[in-house]
Parts: sequence; structure tokens; C-alpha cells
Amino acid sequence: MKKAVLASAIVSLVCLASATAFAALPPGQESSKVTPDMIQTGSDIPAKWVQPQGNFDYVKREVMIPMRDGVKLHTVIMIPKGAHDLPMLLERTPYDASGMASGNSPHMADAVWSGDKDWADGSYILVWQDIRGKYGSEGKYVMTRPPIGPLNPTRTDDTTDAWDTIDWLVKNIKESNGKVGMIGSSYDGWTVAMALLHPHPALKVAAPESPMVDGWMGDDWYHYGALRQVNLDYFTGQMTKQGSGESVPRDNYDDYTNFLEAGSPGAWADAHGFKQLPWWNRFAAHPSYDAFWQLQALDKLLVEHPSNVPTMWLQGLWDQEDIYGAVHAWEALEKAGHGANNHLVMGPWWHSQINRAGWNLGPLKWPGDTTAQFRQQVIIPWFNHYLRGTPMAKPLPQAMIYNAVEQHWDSFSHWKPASEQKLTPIYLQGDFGLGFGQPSGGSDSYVSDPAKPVPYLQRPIPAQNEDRWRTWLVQDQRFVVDRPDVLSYTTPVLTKTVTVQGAPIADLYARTTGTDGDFVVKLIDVYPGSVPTDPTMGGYELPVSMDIFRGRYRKSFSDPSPIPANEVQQYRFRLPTINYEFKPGHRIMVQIQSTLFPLYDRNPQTYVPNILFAKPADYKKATVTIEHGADGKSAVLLPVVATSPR
Ligand code: PG9
Repeated sequence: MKKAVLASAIVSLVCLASATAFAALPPGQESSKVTPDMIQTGSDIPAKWVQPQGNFDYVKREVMIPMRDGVKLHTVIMIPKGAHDLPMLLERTPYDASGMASGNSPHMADAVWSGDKDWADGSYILVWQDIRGKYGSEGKYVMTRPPIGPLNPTRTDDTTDAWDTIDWLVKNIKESNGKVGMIGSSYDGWTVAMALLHPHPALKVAAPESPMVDGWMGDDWYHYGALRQVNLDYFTGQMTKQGSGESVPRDNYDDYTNFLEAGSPGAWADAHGFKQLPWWNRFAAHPSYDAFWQLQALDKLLVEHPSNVPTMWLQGLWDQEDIYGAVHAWEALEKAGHGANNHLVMGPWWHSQINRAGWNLGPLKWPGDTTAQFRQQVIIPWFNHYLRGTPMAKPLPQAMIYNAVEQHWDSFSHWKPASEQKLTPIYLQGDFGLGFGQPSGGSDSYVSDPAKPVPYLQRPIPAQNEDRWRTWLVQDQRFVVDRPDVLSYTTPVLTKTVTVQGAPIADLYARTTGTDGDFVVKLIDVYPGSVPTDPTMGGYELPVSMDIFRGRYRKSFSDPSPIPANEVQQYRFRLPTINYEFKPGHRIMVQIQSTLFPLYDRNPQTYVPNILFAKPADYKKATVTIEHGADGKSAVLLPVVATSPR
């Protein structure tokens, strides 16, 4: 009532004012009057805007799907207009389901994110779901929630949530044919793997892409016990908010400086408020491979609960985040006798590149868009086969692994798990040589100084630089080759091709003056000094497989022990799987160093119970000696195979 009186008073005042203002206007204009419909006293923004969708080729529904414990999960469903009998492609994510289908376009392919464009041709119903406690979903978020059991006393996990979701979808999406495929990369790949522990019968095919499988052994958090401390930002990004959280603010542009100044990762985390994050407190209390990690290692769980769902385990050959997961899950299943429905795919890709363009990986260029070709020629026809009954032109081989040197896919009817590989040692030799012959004897030493760790990327290393992060695994290693704390052993120029298919094993015999220490081993392809077809590759030192190993775990991952100072110890660890050809004119190099910073935290080189909280005084220089004679024949054991004739 009050509002109406006020409005009419305003109208009278405005009319009076305009009558005065227009009094002197030329004939014909003096009748201009302000009428009530010209005036807005409310808001120009309607309470709810409804987008007319007459010209849309899809219908978008947002629903809250109830789980068995009553928690409802936010789910976005895109259905091609007029659809019937279509299969559903489900992705479960902690990264905002709405954002994956947020394009403002009448065309489904334009409205979805890059990974789904090829699927949005009208032949699939696309479904994205926020996992518990993230974005629009109810419930509590737990980082990669362990399966129901000793670490999860509730009634639900991502296996039951996937089951309940699929059950709801097949009962409620009338446009579907009742068949579901699951896909997703990284965390979303982990959700696919979790669904496979007890799959709903309507789940007919699955593709965990770059899945996190074992966060301690070799995926996002640790590699053989060395902490990937630059991933600590992920903790705040995921867990400071239900939606998109915060990254950690930096003092300096260069993360090398930031982490060095912080001291230990624990000090860095404390300084940035991590004690507020329950996950960090659980994480930091379990630096070794104890029950906390063992009971959530998915490769082991998958073998305990094998499924019959045809599954494609897919990852990048230079996957800078989850290089361990897919290949280890596949190997575990194959070894346990489940090879028939499990396939392995390794592309020439960085982490999750399968969902983006694949023309190149840093300086390595491919003859075409390898990811688009793979999506269109392999994975979509394979899903179509199980979800739509479309015949396959040829069956999917057991393994498909890109040959980055010959630049084509190699298909394998039997790709050997690492335990079945025949290994040929390539030994460290005197004068920094490398060769298949018996080592000539001797040893080499360097001083590893925690105050000057070897960078993993050429400095400066900005915290948020996607391009540099995505390609650090293919960075030219000449930027460290001359450091006194990096040992580089190189073969003579090769006269014939050396083909390596499988997982190389680092086998070091080393002494240190410290009581703990890390060992980084890199297998590198040294290009000829001049490459006429691509001059910038002249002399390039391309890492083809590398990893880090924390010395305290040399005897047991769950029960670390100090390294006896000055005593030779064996450090044997598996490097990432490759399918690579070292060509005539190239040389093979093995590089050894003790730090890869700040990606990995520094080992104080003094044994302390929990390295995450080492004190400044614990960080000490150590002299590290690598043996290649009577005290141990250090080598990289290569799964060398005969080179196929071309
Ligand atoms: N590599 C990321 C991740 C996976 C699983 C857990 C935590 C992080 C990712 O890209 O999703």
C-alpha cells in the first residue's frame, strides 16, 4: 500500500516536471507525457529467467537423485531432442557437473565441455553428477572416499553411489535404452574404477581415463614415498569450499623459492592453515604405506572384486599426474586372470589430454590429432558396440600403445605385465658411459645439498602455469645435465634401433653419508646434434621414463628404516611403462640425482620419523656414491624386444 502511494506521487511529480520542461517545445511535441508504464520501481531482473528452447537440439534436466541413505546427488542430464532408446554416458565428478554442460548454445555439442563434444552427436544421453558434498550435491565430502570397510564405517561409498545413480537413471530416463557406460579422467576416472567394484547390471562398458589408483605408490600424492608437494594446493582447491576452493597464496613468483623458504612440507602446510583440513591431518599422519594407503589402493581392490564389465584402462605415456594408475590396475587384473574384459591404452599424452586436442605434446608433434582420432575411431565405436549393439570393424586388442618415435599406434594381443618381462640390463660404465656390456668398474659421487635441490623444471617455476605443468615430463634435460649433483651416463651413438616395450627397472647400488636419501632415475633419449626436419630438436634430451624413490623404503614400504651411512644398499624400483624406440644416430642416457624440486619435497638426508615435519637442522648435505663395479653393478633393466621390421 505504501509502495503504491509513493509510486503515484512519483508519477505526478515527474508529469509536472516534464510538462514544465516541454512547455517551450515546438508544436507537436508538447503532448509527450510520461506514463506509468515508463517507470520501473522494482528490478529489471525477473525472479526467474526461462530460456526458450524451441530451436535447441537437446533438453537439459537437473535432478537430485536420492541415494540409499537419503542423500541426494545433483545430476545434470542432456537428452537429444526426440530421443528414444539411447544409451547413457555417465561421468561422476568432484569438479562441477553443471560446468561440464554450461555452454549457452542450442547445439548439444557446443554446450558441453571439450571431452564430451564427440559424444554429443545425438546418439547418447549425457549425464554428469556431482559426487557427495561437492558443488550441488548433498552429503559430506571425503577425499577419494575409501570403500565401505575399515576406513569407511558408513553405508555408502562411490561404489554404492554409482550403483544407486545408475539404478535411478535406468528407471527414470524414459528416453534411454537402459544401458549405461561410465567415463571420466583422473578423479573422475577414480569414480569409474570405484563403480567397477560392484557394478550395477546396467553398466555395460567403462573407461577409467588416467585414474588415480594408488595415491602413495605413484599417482598424485607420493611416488614411492616421496611427497608431491606442489599438489598440496589441490587440498585447498578441493576442501576449503563445497564449490571451487582456494589455491595457496604465494610470496614469490618462483615456487622453487616458496617451498625452499618454507622448509618442510609440514611447515608450509601449517603456515597456510592446513590443520583446518581433516584430510591433511589424516594424510600427514601416514607418510608410509600403512593400512591407510593399502586399504584404498584400487588395483588391489579391483582384483578382490573383479567385474565382467568391458573396461578400457587409459592413460598418457607422459602423464604428469597419474602415470601409475591405469597401467597398474590393468596389470593387476590381467595377472589375476581377468585379461579378457580389460584393455590397456597408452597414448602420447599428458594427463587427461584424451579430452582435449592431441596434435602435440610439448615439442613432440604428431601426424594428426591423436586424441580426436582415438575418440572417433576407437573409444566411441567400442562404447557403441556394448551400448548400442553396433558391430566393431575389428576387435579392440588387449593393449594399444602409441609408438611416439614411429608415430603410430602399436596393437598387442599380449602385452606383458612387468612381472613377465624379459629384462636386459644397461649398465653404468666408467667415464660416464652406458652400455649393455659388463661394467668396467668404479663409482661416481656427488654432493646432494638440500639447500640447492635440483629443479624439476627450468626456473622460475610459477605456481599456476598449466602449459609448463602439463609438459614437464618431456622437458629437455640439458637444463640440468651440467650440474655437479646430476650424474649423466650415455651410450655411444647407436648404430641400430633399441626397442623397449614395458616397464624399465632402476637397479642402483649406492652409498650415502646420510641416513636417508632419495634417488631419481631418468631414462633419456638424446637426439642427434642436428635434426634437419625439426631443428629445435637438435641435441634434445627427452626423458622417456623417470621416477623417484625414497631410500628409507628400500626394504619395506610400510616399515621404513634408516640407511646405514656409508654402506652400499640396493635401490630397485620400477619406472613408468613405455613403448619406445631409440634410433640409430641417437644415444641412450641415464641420469641420476637426489632431488626433483619443488615437485617432490626434499629428503633431509637425516633419518627422521616423519619427513613431512623435518626440522631445519635435519636437512644436511650428503655425499652420494653410485657404484658400477665390484660393489654393485648399477643399471637400468630394460624390457628390450626385437625391433619389428618396417
Ligand atoms: N590428478 C587429479 C586427482 C585425482 C584424484 C585425486 C586427486 C587429484 C585430477 O586431475 O583429478
